[in-house]
Amino acid sequence: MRRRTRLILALDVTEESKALRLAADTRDYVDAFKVNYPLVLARGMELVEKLAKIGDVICDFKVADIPNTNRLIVDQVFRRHAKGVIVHGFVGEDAVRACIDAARGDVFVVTEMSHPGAEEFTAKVADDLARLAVKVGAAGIIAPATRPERVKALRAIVGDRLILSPGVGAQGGTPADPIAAGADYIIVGRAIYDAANPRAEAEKITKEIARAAGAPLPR
Ligand code: O7M
Repeated sequence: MRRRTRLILALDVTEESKALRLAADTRDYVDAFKVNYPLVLARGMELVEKLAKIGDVICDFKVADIPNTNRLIVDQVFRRHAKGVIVHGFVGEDAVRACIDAARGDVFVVTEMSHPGAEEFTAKVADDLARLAVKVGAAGIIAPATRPERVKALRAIVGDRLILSPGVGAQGGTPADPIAAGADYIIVGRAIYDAANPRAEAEKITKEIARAAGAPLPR
């Protein structure tokens, strides 16, 4: 996945025309498009192939099954030319390893989720999930922009693995705080795709990311 703007757009829409228009409008400002169930259940995996012609695609299927089923799911993802897949770690090392073995691109492991309910379960084992991601050789982890202090703590565990951080905008997180805490990428959905001008909103967020990173603005 390229690392230019450090912004990933969550395409949680259900109309193909809207998804393709958003992708084309924002492509200059995003490093990847994240596709989740709302879009593929509505429009099919063919759309992943279409989006992959516009930019890098990560399939956020939060894969969480037994090793054999995980392997079959991950294989389908990479047949459609996605560059990455997001999987759950709580299913255990064998199930995550099956994803790594089947992947022909990046695997990201969810640690602590960004919503309030994450405190009930995933937050309690987030450090272990991050350690598992490192142990199995995942490309990186998902960590919550809504709790930047947790991004910082998880960074200490995962070393130079990638951290992708959702929860910005609609969930209350800022682009700057997780970047300052050590995130590599920010994942943003509604704040961009519900904006009156998604391209302008994406540009604005990339500027906030660059400022927080102390990096020159992407051109
Ligand atoms: O910016 P939003 O809130 O509209 O969308 C956030 C996206 O990030 C949406 O696609 C969620 O499914 C995803 N996400 C979270 O919001 N919180 C998490 O803890 C994890 C994810 C995610 O991307 O997991 C891989």
